[in-house]
Amino acid sequence: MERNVRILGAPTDYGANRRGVDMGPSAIRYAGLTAQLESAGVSPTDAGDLSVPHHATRDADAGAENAKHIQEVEEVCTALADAVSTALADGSTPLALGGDHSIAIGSMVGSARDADIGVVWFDAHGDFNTPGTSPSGNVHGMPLAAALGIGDFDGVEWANADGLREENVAIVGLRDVDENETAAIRDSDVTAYTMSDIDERGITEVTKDALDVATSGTDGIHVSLDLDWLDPREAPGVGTPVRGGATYREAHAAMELVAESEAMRSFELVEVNPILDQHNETATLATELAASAFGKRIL
Ligand code: 6HN
Ligand code: MN
Ligand code: MN
Ligand code: MN
Repeated sequence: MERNVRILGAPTDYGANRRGVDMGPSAIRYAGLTAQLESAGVSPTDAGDLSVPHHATRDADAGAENAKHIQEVEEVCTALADAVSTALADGSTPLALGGDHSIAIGSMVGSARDADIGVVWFDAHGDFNTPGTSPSGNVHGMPLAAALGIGDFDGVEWANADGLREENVAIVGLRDVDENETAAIRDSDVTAYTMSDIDERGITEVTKDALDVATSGTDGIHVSLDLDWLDPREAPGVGTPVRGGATYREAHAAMELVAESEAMRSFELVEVNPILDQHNETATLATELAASAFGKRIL
């Protein structure tokens, strides 16, 4: 049976300090997302973009200094959570397009609404800050903590992914973690693999272990792909680039293993910033990696 994929655009930058990431969904579509998905043998439907509070009415200082624009983030994530859970109920696999990484709160809440899920989080960053620990106040550095119910996010109920436990979260590719974030990750039951782990053991072994963590005892997994996981030479169009990231081949190999696991129930591509990109290459890469994650094979 052909797999239906529902594309959900979340054109928001409220969780980041860089304008431009709100144009990610357009750039990813323009780069040929639907054709790439078709080449992977799935059947994509583009549900368009969620409505996001308008920038003209945006107050630069809105929200608490320690969780900027938290109201707007909540609004977008609540809408995305509903769209994700509706797609799943309709038998489709939701593919959310960011937008900054704060949208992952919505993806995880929606994906975990009627199921126990695991998460594999491909990122240079831990995204494990809370309003109490964040050095920036940007919510895109906090979505994992939020979904796990760690920290106070203007109340926690909207942000808490019910069917997600720390034991089933694996972060892959860490290389830029804030001091308090390191302590929080260590104190938690999430499993984190740094770039050094990938150097030492190779991307295949590390990704297989991450998939084991996320699939163990769960109904399926959410895969979150922050394009800054890749090295900035491959993916320059991101707001918070960090040297020393995954290569083109490592990223494809990881996505191919995701496809092989047959466990992915929801997926997202985040942090593509076309203003900072070169000839839309980061968006193009995102579409190619999506194809691999949905099972594209050469032979
Ligand atoms: N991302 N750790 C930094 C912060 O502001 O909390 C950077 C977060 C980056 C978040 O790339 O999704
Ligand atoms: Mn991130
Ligand atoms: Mn990141
Ligand atoms: Mn709850």
